[in-house]
Amino acid sequence: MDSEQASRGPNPHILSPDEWKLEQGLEPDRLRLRNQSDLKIPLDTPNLASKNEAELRADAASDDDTFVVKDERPGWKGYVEWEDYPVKKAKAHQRFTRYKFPPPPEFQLEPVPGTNPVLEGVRWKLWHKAIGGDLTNVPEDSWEIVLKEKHPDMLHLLQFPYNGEPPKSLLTQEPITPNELHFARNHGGIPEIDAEAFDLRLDGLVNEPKTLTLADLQNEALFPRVSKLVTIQCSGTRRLEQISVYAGEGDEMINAPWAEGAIGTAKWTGVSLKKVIKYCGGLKDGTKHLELYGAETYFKGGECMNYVVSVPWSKVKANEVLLAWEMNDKPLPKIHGFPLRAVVMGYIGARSVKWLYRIKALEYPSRAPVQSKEYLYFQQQQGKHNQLPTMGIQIQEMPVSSAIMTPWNKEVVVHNGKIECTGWAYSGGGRWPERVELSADGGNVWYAVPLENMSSKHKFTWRTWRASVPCDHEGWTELLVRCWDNSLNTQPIAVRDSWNWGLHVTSSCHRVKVYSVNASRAATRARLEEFARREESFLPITRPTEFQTMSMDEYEKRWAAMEPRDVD
Ligand SMILES: Nc1nc2c(c(=O)[nH]1)N[C@H]1C(S)=C(S)[C@@H](COP(=O)(O)O)O[C@H]1N2
Ligand SMILES: [Mo]
Repeated sequence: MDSEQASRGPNPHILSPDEWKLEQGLEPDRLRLRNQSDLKIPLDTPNLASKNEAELRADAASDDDTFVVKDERPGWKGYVEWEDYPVKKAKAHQRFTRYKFPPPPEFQLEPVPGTNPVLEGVRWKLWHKAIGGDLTNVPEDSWEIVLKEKHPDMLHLLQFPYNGEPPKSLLTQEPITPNELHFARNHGGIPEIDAEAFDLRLDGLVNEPKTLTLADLQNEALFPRVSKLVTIQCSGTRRLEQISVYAGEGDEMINAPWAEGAIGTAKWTGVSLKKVIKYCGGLKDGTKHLELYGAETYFKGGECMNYVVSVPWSKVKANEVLLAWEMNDKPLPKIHGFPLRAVVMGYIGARSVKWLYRIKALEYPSRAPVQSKEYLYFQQQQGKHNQLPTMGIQIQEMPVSSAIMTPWNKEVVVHNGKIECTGWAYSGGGRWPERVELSADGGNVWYAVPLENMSSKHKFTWRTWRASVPCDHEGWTELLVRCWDNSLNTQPIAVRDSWNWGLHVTSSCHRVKVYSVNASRAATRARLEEFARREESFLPITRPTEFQTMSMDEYEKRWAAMEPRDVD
C-alpha cells in the first residue's frame, strides 16, 4: 500500500455525490491540480481578501494619510495626472499595498453568469475606493453615464470599468451603428471634461511642442476638417467562442466575455493627426512612434496610471489617424471620449484613445503596459506557465473576420429549403470584404452572399450582409461564415486554430449550430401540420412527441409490405 492510499484510509472508493461532475469536466473550477512532476506547486494565495470587501492589511506600512488624490484641473472631472508625477504614483502604490483585495471572479471555468451586467468588476471598484479622494465615486459616475448614453438593450459585460455591446438583433440593422448602440470598452472611469476647459498637449520629439484648444483644432483655417466612415473593432470580439473551447487569461483588466458585438461603425469627424504634427513643426529625426494619452485612471499591478498606447508615425503619415470630436454628426458621447479621441483606422480599438489629452513623439513604441504587456497575440503553447510579454505579437491590424447575427446558436430553424442569415464581415489594415460565403454543412460546400445583399464597400469599414443559404438536409447542422478580403485573405475553419492565451483575435469562422427542419419536404410538412392541428408545442425538441406518429394498423400494414428485420 503506498502512502497516498494509506492516507485515504480503509475505504478509498467513497465518492462525493457529485464527483462524476469533476470526472466529466463539468466543474473544471473545482478540479485540483494533478501534479505528476517532482515540483511543489502552490495552490493558494494568502494575500487575497476572502469576500467582496477589501481588507486593511495588518502588516502593511501605514501610508501618508495626508495624501489625497485630486482631479488635475478645473473642468476636468475624473482626470488625475499620473505620468507627470512619479512621486504621486509611488504614494498611490503605497496606499494600494495597505489592502488585501478579493480575487477576480472566475467566469471561464465556471459558467458565464446569466445576469446583466454579466460581471460587476468588484475589484476595480474597490481599487478606486481604496485610493480614495476624487477616485472614490468614479464607478458610480461611470454607471450613471452608461444609463444615460447607451441603449436600454445593451448587453453589459462588465459594469465597471464599463464594457458593453449591443444585442445581435440590433448590431447589424444598419451599416452605420447608432451612437447609443456602439459597443464601449473602458479600462477605468469616464472622465467628464468641459469642451471650453479642454486642451491637447503635443510634446516629446516634436520640433515645436504646443498646446492646442478644441477651438484651435476646429479652426478650419489651421486644419482641414475630415469626415470618415471607420469601423472600430476590439481585438477581444468573439472571445466567448475561445472561452467555450478553452479557458485563457483573466487579466487584471477583466477580459470581458465579448460576443460578436465588440465592433461598430461610425462617421467620425475631426482632423488628421498628420496635419497637427506638421503644425508643430514636424518631428525630430529618428522619431518613429506617437504615444497617445487618455485622461482616466487605469490600474495595473497595483499601480495607478493613465491609459497610454502608441501608433507608428508611418500610420499617422498616411493620414490614417484622426483626432475626432464628432460621432455620426453629433458631439462625441462622454462614453466614447468627449471632447476628443483618436480614431486609428484599421487598427484594433485599443489604439483609438478616448479622452485624448496628450500626444508625445518617441523613438520607440510606448513602454506603457497597455502597449507593451497587453493586446499581445501569443503562440498556442505560450501561457501562464511560460509566457513573456516579448513573446506576443503586439496586435495592430486585425485579420479578416465575420459573424452570423441570425440565426442563433442551438436554434431550431424551420425553413423551406434555405436558411436566411444576416451578419457582418470586416478586415483590418484598410482591407475590406470582397466576398462573404456561407456553409450550411459545417464548412464543406460554400455559397457566396449575393453582392447586392452586402452594404457598400469602404476602405476602413465592415460590410453588413444578408443571404439565404441552401440547406436541404435536416437535423443538427453547423452554419459557418467566412469572408475573403480584397487581398484574398480568409479565415481558419476551427476556433482552435486561432485560440491563444490572451483570448484575442478570434478570427476563425463563426459557427452557429442549428437544428434544421426543412418544411419543403412533404413528410416534414405533414408532421409540422400535425403538431399544429393537435396544438402541441414543437419545442422543446428534446421532449418526446405526445401523439402517436403511427397507428398500430399503419405499423402492421407497413411491415406487411416490407422484408422482415432479420433474415432466416
Ligand atoms: N482612454 C481610453 N481610450 C480607450 C480605451 C480606454 O479604456 N481608455 N479603450 C480602448 C479599447 S480597448 C477599445 S476596443 C476602444 C473602444 O472604443 P469605444 O468604447 O468608443 O467603442 O477604445 C479604446 N480607447
Ligand atoms: Mo479593445
